[in-house]
Amino acid sequence: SELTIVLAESSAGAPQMGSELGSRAILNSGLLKALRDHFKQVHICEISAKPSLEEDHDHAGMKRPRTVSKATQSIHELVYSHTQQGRLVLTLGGDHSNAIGTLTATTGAFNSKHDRRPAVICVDAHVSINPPEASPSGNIHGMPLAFATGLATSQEKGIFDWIQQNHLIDMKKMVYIGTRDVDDEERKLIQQNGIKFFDMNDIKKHGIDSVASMALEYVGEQTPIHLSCDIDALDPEWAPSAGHLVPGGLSLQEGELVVRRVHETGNLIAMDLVEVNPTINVDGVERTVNSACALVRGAFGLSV
Ligand code: DIR
Ligand code: MN
Ligand code: MN
Repeated sequence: SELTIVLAESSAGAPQMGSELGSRAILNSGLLKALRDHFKQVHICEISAKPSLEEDHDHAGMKRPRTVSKATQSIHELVYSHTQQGRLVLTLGGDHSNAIGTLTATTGAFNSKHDRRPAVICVDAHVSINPPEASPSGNIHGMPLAFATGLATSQEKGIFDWIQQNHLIDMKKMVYIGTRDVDDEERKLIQQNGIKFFDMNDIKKHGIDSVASMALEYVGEQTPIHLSCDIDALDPEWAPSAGHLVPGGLSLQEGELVVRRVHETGNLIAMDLVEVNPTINVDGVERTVNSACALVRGAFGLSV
């Protein structure tokens, strides 16, 4: 099969810069060669956030909304067309706002071609589903699932006005793994909409293997899967070079088990690996990049 790698080199959704350097850091650490050996063909595309000429002032609780909207729209168009051509898509961030582009694209493409929406498995310390008006930070990397589900919308010209009804992911086929830092409004939305999650307490209680089984059983056997991995799901011990460290996370081994189980379904259609920031905890960059690579390799079934 064929793989498309999208280098989503934008950190405009995060409070600090640096994650735009994550894509290349991950790809150039031996991963590209491994992927080239594994797939029949590998396509590489690059999207970076061009600083907009006009001033990108805050809008409705969002910071840098026009820059992020434009970058994610480009990612959307790219991922949409590659998904429609039947290619697997790996997106290397960049911050998690880039997933607004990827999630709407795989959903839109499967909706139009096969008339069914993919499941989304989100591995993250957070739920990244803040509606702009409730966001405590205004950073769009905390909002990707809000826009991708339609829980947040914007009619403003140039600010996510490109997202259409048929791009929206199915909240009944969405599941979180590894969560441990959820904002009040996010908690309400998860409850109101019956969104499935397995937080760190669930993982401690049941063990990662049975959590993976429950998550996969929940999404169903014949369902295409979009895996969205925020590296901060891992414990800071395994991924110290990330913007928003939360203690008490997944060990690398637990993370690898989850992605490997997803691989074994044979249903993976796309993976995002976001929030690696090589400018944070510089001593830990190599460790973080290695962890990121291990998750990608596991998800695509590459040997260890
Ligand atoms: C926080 C952080 N809840 C926010 N979100 C992150 O800014 O909305 N998601 N880091 O992964
Ligand atoms: Mn996170
Ligand atoms: Mn996130």
